[in-house]
Order: sequence, then C-alpha cells, then structure tokens
Amino acid sequence: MLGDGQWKKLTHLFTLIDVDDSGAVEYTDLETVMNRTLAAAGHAPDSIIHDGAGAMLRRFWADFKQVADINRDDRISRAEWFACWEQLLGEEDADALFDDLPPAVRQIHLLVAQALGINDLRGADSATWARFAGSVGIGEAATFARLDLDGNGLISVDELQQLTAEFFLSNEDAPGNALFG
Ligand SMILES: [Ca+2]
Ligand SMILES: [Ca+2]
Ligand SMILES: [Ca+2]
Repeated sequence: MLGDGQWKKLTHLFTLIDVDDSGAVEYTDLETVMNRTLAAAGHAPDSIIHDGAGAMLRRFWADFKQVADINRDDRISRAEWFACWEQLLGEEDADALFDDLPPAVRQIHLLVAQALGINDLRGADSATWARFAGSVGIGEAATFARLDLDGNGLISVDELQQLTAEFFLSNEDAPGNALFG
C-alpha cells in the first residue's frame, strides 16, 4: 500500500507532468518538459544532447506504458497513474534502496540527470539546479541546500539516486520529498 506522503507526492508529480492539463499524461507532455529543461540549459533542438535525451525519453515512455497504460490508448489517465504506482511501489519497503526500485522508476533519475547534465564526474551546482527547477516549474532554488545531502555545493548522481528513492518511497520527512517541488 502506498502511504499518504507517497500519494501526495505522486499527485503533485502528475499535475507537474500533465503540462497541457488534459487530465492524462501523454508523450507530448513529457516531451514538452524535456524541451523546456534542455532549452533552459542552452541545448539547441538539433544538438547531440537533445537527440540523446529524446532517445532516452522514448525508451522510458515505452517501458512506462507497459506498466501504466492499461487500456493501451497511449495516455496515462489519473486512474492508471495511481494504479501503476501502487503496482510499482506498493510492495516496496519504505527504506528500500535506490537499487531496489523497479527499472521504470530508476530510469526517472536518468532523465533528471540528463536534464541537469550531471554524470559520475560532474555534479549540478545551485545555479544549474535553479535553471532546471525553473524550467520544470518546481519552485525555489532554496530547496538546493536540502537536496545537496553532503553540503559540498553540488548535487551528485549518488545524491540524486538517494533523493529519487526517498521521493518515491518515503512517507516521512525526507530531503528527497522536495525533488519535484
Ligand atoms: Ca496531458
Ligand atoms: Ca491509458
Ligand atoms: Ca553534494
């Protein structure tokens, strides 16, 4: 069973992603979000980064639809959205680690990492985070201090993985709750 905190966060995430306010998540919603984050980071639509992100997003959408799009109409309705999270996370332990998350959920951190331009060698500083957050519409850069778990001024891939696990699994007060605003 999903806890109250998870419901609240997943409701918020749905609203955030359903950018055209159609009441369902479609591929075009995800593409719009991706284009905004990449444009904010200064990547041109014909750049290699853009192509790579698009390929990653299409892969994610194909995998996510397998789980979530029950009636196969290429959109994830609100009911499908919650049913899928129940299925993906309902059995998970609240203190499960990132590596225990289902693959479709782990892919989400790759999309965020791609949008932030971070990898094992390079973290995101507060300006990068603020640009990303602004482009997705997830509130203030003030959350950066909370998300930078070790306080070294950068959000690393390791930190992003832990924050992702907390966002999807925790029903307690945890830094990762602020990952998507
Ligand atoms: Ca939509
Ligand atoms: Ca559907
Ligand atoms: Ca850090």
